[in-house]
Amino acid sequence: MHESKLLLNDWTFKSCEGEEWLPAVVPGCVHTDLLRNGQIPDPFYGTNEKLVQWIDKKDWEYKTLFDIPNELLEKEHIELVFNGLDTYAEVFINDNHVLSADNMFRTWEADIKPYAKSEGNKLRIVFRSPINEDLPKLEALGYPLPASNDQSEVGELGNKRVSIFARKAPYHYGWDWGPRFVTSGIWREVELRAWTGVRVADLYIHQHEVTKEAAALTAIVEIKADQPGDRVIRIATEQGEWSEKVSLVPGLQKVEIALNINNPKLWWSRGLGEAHLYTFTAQVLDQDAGTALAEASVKTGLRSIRLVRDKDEYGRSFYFELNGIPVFAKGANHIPNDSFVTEVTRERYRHEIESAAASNMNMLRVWGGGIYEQDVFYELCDEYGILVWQDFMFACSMYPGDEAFLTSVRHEAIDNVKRLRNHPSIALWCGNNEIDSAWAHYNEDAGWGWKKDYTHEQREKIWADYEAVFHKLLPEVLSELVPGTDYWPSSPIVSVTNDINQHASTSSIEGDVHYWGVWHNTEPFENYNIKLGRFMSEYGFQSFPEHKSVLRYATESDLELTSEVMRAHQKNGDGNRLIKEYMDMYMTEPKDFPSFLYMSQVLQADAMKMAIEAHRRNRPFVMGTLYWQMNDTWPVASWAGMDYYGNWKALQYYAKRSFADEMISIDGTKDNQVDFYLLSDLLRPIEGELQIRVVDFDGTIHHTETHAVSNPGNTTNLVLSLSLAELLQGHDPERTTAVAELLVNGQVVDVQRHYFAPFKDLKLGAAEVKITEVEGSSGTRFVLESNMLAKQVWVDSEAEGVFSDNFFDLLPGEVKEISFASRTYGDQAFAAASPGKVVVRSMSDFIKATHLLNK
Ligand code: BMA
Repeated sequence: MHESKLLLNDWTFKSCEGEEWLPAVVPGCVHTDLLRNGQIPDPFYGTNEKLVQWIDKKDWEYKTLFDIPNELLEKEHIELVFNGLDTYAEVFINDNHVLSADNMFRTWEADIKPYAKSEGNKLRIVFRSPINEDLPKLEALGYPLPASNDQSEVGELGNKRVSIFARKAPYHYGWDWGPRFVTSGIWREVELRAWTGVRVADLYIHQHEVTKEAAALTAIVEIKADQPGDRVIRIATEQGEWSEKVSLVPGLQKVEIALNINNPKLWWSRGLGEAHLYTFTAQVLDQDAGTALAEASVKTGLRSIRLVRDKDEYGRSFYFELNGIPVFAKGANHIPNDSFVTEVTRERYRHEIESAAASNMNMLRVWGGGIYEQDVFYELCDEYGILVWQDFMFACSMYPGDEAFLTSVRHEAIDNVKRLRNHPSIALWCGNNEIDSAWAHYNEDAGWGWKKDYTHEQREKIWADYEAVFHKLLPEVLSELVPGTDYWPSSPIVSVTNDINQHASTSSIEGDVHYWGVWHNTEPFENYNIKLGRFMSEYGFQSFPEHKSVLRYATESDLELTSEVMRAHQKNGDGNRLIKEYMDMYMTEPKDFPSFLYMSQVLQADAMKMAIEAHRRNRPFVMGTLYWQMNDTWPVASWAGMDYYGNWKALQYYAKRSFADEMISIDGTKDNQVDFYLLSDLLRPIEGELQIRVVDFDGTIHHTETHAVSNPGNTTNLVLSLSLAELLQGHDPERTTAVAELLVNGQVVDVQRHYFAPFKDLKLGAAEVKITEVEGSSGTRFVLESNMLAKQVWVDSEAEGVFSDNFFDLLPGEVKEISFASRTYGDQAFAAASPGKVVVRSMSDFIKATHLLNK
């Protein structure tokens, strides 16, 4: 083979003003390098965020010295490849300037052949302060552009929001869950690539039509040659091999080879089938000798996927169809896993994606305020069958539209679409997050009030700049590089036309919806049942991380809602007060701060359960539910279901139950009536029994009834309605519960509970929950029993890991078995291992004794 690569390591760095070079880790960034060298305190601890704001106002320099082995040095072409430079950078090799970079999301290459020598090559990269670089652009524009989440005040810049000028991760400038760390650095690998003659620059397996009978594909091979030559291009995969003779010319050329595969093994999302992946290899062969001169390979899955937006009885549908099957999308919005993305190991990504799969999700949305994720993220989504809704990286801001900006965005889109287009998990490309609905160009009174700050001319200009990117440039790049792939200009919108209907309302008969009435507008949780759209791409409710996690960024004396540290780790203004307000509305008063933390998680989980199940019950009007948000970038009170350290909050366990592929959902919102639904996302019918037990909190069974129920599969149906009177038969609604079990062939498929009174009115006693280790399970299986109703039983383990179930209710007479899998750091996220010490508590341990009635 005529191509070789060398990874460049051994870096040092310093501030441009400074003298001392310190060791650096690449990929990495200035913040993590300063931290490793003991130059700054842990930015995530306490209120340290504000102590490190000076970093983004300085220029930084990185350098490495390297030798080039002879076999590389002899090659015709020696190129430096930067997979990610953050952001404004000048690159010098042996003191020759070879590259200027200005977009974090692009791949940069420089030809260094003329300067390369065998020993002591000096590579130096100077990063200019992104703040100082962009302040003059704001000045030149003459008016500020909206950038709702840019925390310029934290950055000591007053109201000067410059994030919109930099093609750099928006969340670096702060968000309503994230701190402000505007980093600089080499955030992806740097490699030296040397080649002679020919190389495969890109391989794309374009899927025209895929059915279970046949896959019609085209391999699009980009070849770079430096001399003409007759060659054979060979494509190979597990189900075939194809060859074509070509005459290469010097320069970059595209060779297209049609591939047909009979009876392909399809790629399915989790729950619908196996996520089969094929490896395709492209080789450039010498026509005479048949030796391989260059090669590349990619992994992909064969599937057809489309967003179906057809007129229907309600309005216009919004759902994904995978291999001809309508998919109800279940999942969450993903944000970067760290303020410093290079800290996210493969294991941390695996933990997130395996948690998504274990929680019965089938879709994640890579939200537009973060990064186009690392390859490993998509590889794992491909492997676990998690569909991806992929935003381009624009969120909650208006952007400039000058030529330089547009050119940069075009390159960024090309680089990322090409990098990601083979991933079968990517179902949709979306232009941006919430910009269209925030600006609301065609509706004077709609939006977030941004328009009122501008003159008519400015408004027209700002909107024209918006259209240039989201209605023209991005769809153009997509139709050129991934023809046939669906594009949605902004989330949420109603439709893709340029008319007044473009802006989503909270209850829509077409398009997708971000419903934030609960939380941002303090509407009651019950509204989740009525504020419905065709695809709920965002909605959410906050909670705190667990006690142990909070103690990693705060001391005992900070454990108070309004302490400086608690406020610093709450980025949504009044968020802490809002949690408290909803808690007062729905829960019983917690007895102390650690109890408040637990209670906040239960509150959040209850809210999300209501939302998720309301969405699923309303299938097919609603065909997707993605809560805000899957994960965190640092330890903070936020909408996440998993905290920064990867611990599952109560929500993650609730989500696992409410996203179950086959389940019962109980709707008690109608007066005097309880409705039982079957929800199925599997391609098989359910024929079973619904057993209902009406039970006193002390375990006394008042009555039981059994009903035959069925569901044809991959749908929702109402299987039973009972009147309250029939169910309660005069018993006290405040100490009675209905337990519904779905049995198929005698096996319990699902258990759900219904309470007849609001949580606050329930007559709870001080439950004693007993936990016993299953003999011979080496501490990985436990049985739990209680002497009276125990609500939201929480088993807490010393070791990091996940229980099969947690935060569940337990009645006397019930024997609940759970297992524990500890978090591992290999090629699976969870594995059987002992949890160390376990502590079991339930709601009655966290509320004031005066609220407990021991009846
Ligand atoms: C939506 C998201 C984010 C934000 C979240 C919570 O607007 O798109 O911008 O973090 O809600 O406010």
